[in-house]
Amino acid sequence: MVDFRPPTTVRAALASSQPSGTRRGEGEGVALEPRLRSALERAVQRAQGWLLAQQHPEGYWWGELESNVTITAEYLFLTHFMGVADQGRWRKIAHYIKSKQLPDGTWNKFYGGPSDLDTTVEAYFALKLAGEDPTAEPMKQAREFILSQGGIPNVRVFTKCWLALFGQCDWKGVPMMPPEFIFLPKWFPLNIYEFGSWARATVAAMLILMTTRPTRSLPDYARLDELYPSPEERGRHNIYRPTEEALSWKNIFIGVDLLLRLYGRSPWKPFRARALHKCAQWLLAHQEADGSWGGIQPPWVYALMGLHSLGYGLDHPAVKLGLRGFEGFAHETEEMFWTESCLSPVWDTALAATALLDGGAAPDHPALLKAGRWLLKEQILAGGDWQVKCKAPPGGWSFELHNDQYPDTDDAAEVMIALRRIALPEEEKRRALGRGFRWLVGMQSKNGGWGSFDKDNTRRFVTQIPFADFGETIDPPTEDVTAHIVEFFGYMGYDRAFKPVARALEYLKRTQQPDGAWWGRWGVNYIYGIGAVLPALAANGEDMGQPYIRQAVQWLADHQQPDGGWGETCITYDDPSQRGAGPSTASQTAWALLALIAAGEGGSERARRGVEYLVRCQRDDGTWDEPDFTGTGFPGAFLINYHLYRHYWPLSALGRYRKLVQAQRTLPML
Ligand code: R19
Repeated sequence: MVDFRPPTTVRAALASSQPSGTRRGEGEGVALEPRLRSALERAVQRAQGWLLAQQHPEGYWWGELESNVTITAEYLFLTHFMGVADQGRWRKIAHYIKSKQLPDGTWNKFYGGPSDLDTTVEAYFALKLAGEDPTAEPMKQAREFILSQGGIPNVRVFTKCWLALFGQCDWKGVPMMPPEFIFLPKWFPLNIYEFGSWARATVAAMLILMTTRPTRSLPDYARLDELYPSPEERGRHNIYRPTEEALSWKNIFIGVDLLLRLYGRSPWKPFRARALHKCAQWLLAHQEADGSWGGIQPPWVYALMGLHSLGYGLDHPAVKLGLRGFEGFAHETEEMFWTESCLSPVWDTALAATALLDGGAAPDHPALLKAGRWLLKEQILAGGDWQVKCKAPPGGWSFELHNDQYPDTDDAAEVMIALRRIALPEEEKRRALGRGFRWLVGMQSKNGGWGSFDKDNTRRFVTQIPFADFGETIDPPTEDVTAHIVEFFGYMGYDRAFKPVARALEYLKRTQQPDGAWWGRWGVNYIYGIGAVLPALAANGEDMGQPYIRQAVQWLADHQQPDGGWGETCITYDDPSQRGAGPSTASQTAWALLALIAAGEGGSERARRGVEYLVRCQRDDGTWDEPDFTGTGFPGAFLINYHLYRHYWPLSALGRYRKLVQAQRTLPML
């Protein structure tokens, strides 16, 4: 049992007007020369105005979640597979994909990133299928790059599956997973619930596809023979790269895979039909109201094709809803069409509301009341997959509009951090926050941290399954998510005297890097980690003078760019030696400032230079430019440019800084 403090404490915490993240800096004040002071004032006002104008009438904020062209290329493949292609739309998709092609003919996974084999193969294939002339120079360049990387034999499993679906790669080249896997019970060391939430529906759908192995015919002009180094390579499958030591999880799985292949060839498979039926039932039970699975693209497209391959026709309600759902994820202009991988309205609304409050909006500002009511309505009081490992009553929030089976702890924390400060009816707010608080307490993992969608989803060997060569397959606790929750608990008045917070603080201390930084799981990268952890520690009344905290402050000092900002690229996930290096961006500069302010360094020269950077780079219309990707879906594999990050993070940082300046103004002259 977890000991909760009486609700009166919660009520007291709600009533306190404590602004977030400024406990230590507050009252100390920052002196600023009048010119910068008025520039700061103007910057905050303009940023507030811009953000207020972006709110949707229903009360939410929602910026694009930009990723890479595979998401849209795969939508094109899906429509071909399902037999619902729309040529006009395909032309627009081709246009969009070409607009993202780099001068050297390749495609990458994030702005400024290196050419990427999987992305280039999928983009090239989509363009060919859409009728692009393969003799065109950019196509030739793409081809040359692909071959220089070893061609199709070297692409990731997901890309191989797409190619196999259209007969351009042998299904034998895709690792084996028998549908009977779905029978493995929850107590068994390996079963579907040991996968991260995003991988579950993906796996359920893949179990079907790997068994039915459907192929759709392709017009001759779209074939990809030229992407194999030589014709013989079509039969070669280098999916198995055994490790040196004989008894590694990887080698065990490779052995299991071979046995499964033998079983696959045997005519005696008594449970096959029942297994496929169970996979389909699992999928049908997990479809969301908007037609998606988990609110994300990968399981969604595979689930639709898997169901279709079992005979679920275009008129089946789940298939119909699933296909129609993509319209809500699509962008269309006169020339282009593209789809998002995932929608971020709840996350964006929470962070935008916090930014407006930091920027000085009154807690009863009509825009905030509207946002607050919308957020209250989004709380998820139904059950979901997380209940397999956690017995707490529901009360979380999910990232998307419709993803009721997968609320996540990060969204729950950020939503409640915002809600706490909005002047909503106290009783309603207390009930919502009480539920959310209890849910978060229940979701804490054994090691003291929090994962995003599940408790204790930490089985490392699940990552070694041959099928899983892309992204992450588990959802273990991470520093950034844990920090956001600890920050929320701190504002609610629960500091280290509360056992779960004490354990979480220990977890954060343990996960600090030797150089003083924290790794960023869902944001790029160490700057995001520090930007999450220091405000959390401050909110819990930690002594910000402790050596480990000073070490993080020093890290920020050491990595400030000459222009006063901070920047760090997605490359750091593959090459940590590049941590803290990269062109300054608005969002990362803001994270560094939030950390410095929380550490009581708001009055420092470096904080002032960071603020000057943000003020200087603000556009005339009040927002910022940020082509760089500073969001993370999967470290190193799937990167994100959240289009509102460039705005609400700088607004929060400038707003909190301005409060320090205002505090100084009210100090008595000595
Ligand atoms: C913090 C809030 N976060 C807790 C939620 C952020 C959601 C980011 C969007 C994620 O979108 C996805 C999800 C999954 C995939 C995959 C994928 C990879 C491996 C397997 Br197995 C299954 C799916 C690929 O792209 C994705 C994008 C900010």
